[in-house]
Amino acid sequence: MDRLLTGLQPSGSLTIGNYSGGIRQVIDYQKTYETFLFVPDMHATTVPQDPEALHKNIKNAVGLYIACGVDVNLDNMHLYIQSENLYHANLSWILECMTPFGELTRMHQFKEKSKNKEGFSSGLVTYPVLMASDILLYDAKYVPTGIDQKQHVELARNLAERFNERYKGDFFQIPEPVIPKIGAKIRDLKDPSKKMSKSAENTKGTIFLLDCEKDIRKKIMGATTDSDGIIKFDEENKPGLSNLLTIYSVFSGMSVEEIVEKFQGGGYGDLKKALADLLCEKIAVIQDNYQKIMASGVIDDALDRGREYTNAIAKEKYELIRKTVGYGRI
Ligand code: AQP
Repeated sequence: MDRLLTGLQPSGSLTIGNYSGGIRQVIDYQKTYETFLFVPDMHATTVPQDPEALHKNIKNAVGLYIACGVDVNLDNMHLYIQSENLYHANLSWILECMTPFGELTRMHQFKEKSKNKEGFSSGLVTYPVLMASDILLYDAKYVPTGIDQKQHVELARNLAERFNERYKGDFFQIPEPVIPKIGAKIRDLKDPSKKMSKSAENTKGTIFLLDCEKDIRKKIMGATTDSDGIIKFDEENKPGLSNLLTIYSVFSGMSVEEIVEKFQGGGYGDLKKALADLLCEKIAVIQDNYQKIMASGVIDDALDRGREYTNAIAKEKYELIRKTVGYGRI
């Protein structure tokens, strides 16, 4: 079975964007590939985090993965926490030493996240290498992701190729990003020029999977659109409306064309109302599952199993790489 790997950083509470680009794809592929689904808690600390909130977000994230439909009873599903495996950071160091600094400062995400921020951490520059290490340790072939992380998966590819070439061997599998055809970039509802983010300062543009029904309705009804009143998918000229159609498609399974047809001739208000109804219905199911999961022992059981399994794989790979670069004794 080929391996698929992804993670969602617990830098806040998960959003419908994280669902669309990350969790949804895991659910679609979980029966096809050996799946490594982890919580990259070390990535979250590239910006300051309150320790208690971080612990909480880690557990909530795993609860939400399962509540959305990740099946922890599958033998090929491995759920784990990044910081419970010391090999991620160790391999990252080796890969950092093979990564020109300029390659990292040119990354879109770095430019976006460091904009107007003085004194950002070195981790904000180097975390894509840690992400490469997360992927390469397990020889993952497929990495489901939204569009924002595509460049980071490409870095992982480059590093794998660079290492294999320099040390003359097939040490690492070359990973491929898997980007959904629709919903690879859910936009902020208030400012559709930006992507929806869990750590956005203005939460009016973000729908969290744990939002209450009232907030979901308010956020959708208040979403920025345009004034021409025509229901049409046109991301360049109608980014707000196109975003609503995209979200509708992600949560209904209908194609954008079918949705445009369905709402043709109606006002934006009708579309918004129907989308709010749809989201409330789908998110209520997730939240209901979530309450049950959080009250059970499922999360810790799954994480304990995942830690044991993934540590063994990571150790073997790291030991090979460590010796290959010449660390330690012969
Ligand atoms: N708006 C989005 N649309 C589609 N996919 C998205 N992803 C994130 N935002 C969107 C995808 O979700 C997965 C997990 O991402 P992450 O949490 O590890 O990091 P991120 O991309 O930085 O997500 P956020 O929500 O924007 O977090 P913060 O605010 O902390 O930076 C990835 O597959 C990502 O592509």
